[in-house]
Amino acid sequence: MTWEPGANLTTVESHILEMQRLHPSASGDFTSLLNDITFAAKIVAREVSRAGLVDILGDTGAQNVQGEAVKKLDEYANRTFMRCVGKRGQVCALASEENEDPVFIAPAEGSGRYLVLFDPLDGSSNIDANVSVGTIFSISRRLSPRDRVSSQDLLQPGRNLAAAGYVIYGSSTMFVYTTGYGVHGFTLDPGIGEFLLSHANIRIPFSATVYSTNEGNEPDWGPAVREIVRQLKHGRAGQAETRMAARYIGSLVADFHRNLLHGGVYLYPGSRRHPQGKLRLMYEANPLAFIVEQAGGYASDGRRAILDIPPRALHERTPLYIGCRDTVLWIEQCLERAAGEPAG
Ligand code: AHM
Ligand code: MG
Repeated sequence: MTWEPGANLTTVESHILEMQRLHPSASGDFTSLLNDITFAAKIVAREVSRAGLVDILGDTGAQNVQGEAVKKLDEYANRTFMRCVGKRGQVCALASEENEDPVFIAPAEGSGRYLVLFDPLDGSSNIDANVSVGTIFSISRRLSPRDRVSSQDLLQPGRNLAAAGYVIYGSSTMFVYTTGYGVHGFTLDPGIGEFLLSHANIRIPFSATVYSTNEGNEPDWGPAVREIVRQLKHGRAGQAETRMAARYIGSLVADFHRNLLHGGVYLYPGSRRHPQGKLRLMYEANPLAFIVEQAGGYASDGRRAILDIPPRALHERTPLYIGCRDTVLWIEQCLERAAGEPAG
């Protein structure tokens, strides 16, 4: 990034403080919690950018709760977020894709009004090939009295989120977040170690020009999903002007980020192999759904808004259709129509 001294520079910290001013009664806990997250993101960004230099690539040999190989950088990112977030007593629970159980913080350690859920390093199967990876997080408010926090506080629908965001470790590192007042993106200037506002008030285009899905799964899809992807490719209802290009990185944050900026739709449907899809509701789908709605888009499991799904388990999966509003609504209609048709 090039900038001149005197330019109107906004760091993520000052932006978060500005947002706090919208809530005159705010205690500052929420603000400092977001600052903890950006601090952890800088540490992980540094490590990701050095991944080829230090001997950190490759599997640890362990498996996470999903039964997948855990990369060393996954572990590093998980430890970093676990250690940095909520250290000033702002959180009552932390939950991660990499840990089977949430960590509950004792009430004696602070007011703990917030819960943070995160996927510390999403898309990590791509790390060894130097493909962009990301961190996804959400923040919700504790509902129970302070000494009675339970998994019910964690399992709130996405509609209740207080904030959500992601970090993309790509050709540059970006931090994108929303507290329900628009979506804002910051690019890390590695020279000064600050995230600087580069994308204020991001709005996703209304209709998609790009679709992103793993078409290698096509043999396992049902006929309705096959037909949807066929129409995305050939044009909706045969209209050539609605034909879309395919772009699939296989790293959710990177695919989502591109589609958010340029207009696209990401699909990870249920299939024979993954009846509920592959992605996790609580720390992948919900935060990105909150962000996309704030940017004017929409996210669905094919029947209803992702944000309206009542969660049942921390690590549950959901089909995910996310991106431009018009396109995701059209997918929902196609699936609804197909569900109403007699099988055969
Ligand atoms: P992860 O959380 O274990 O990294 O898995 C999630 C990733 C997403 O980043 C990506 O969109 C998807 O899995 C890719 O799945 P597939 O390889 O089946 O296309
Ligand atoms: Mg993930």
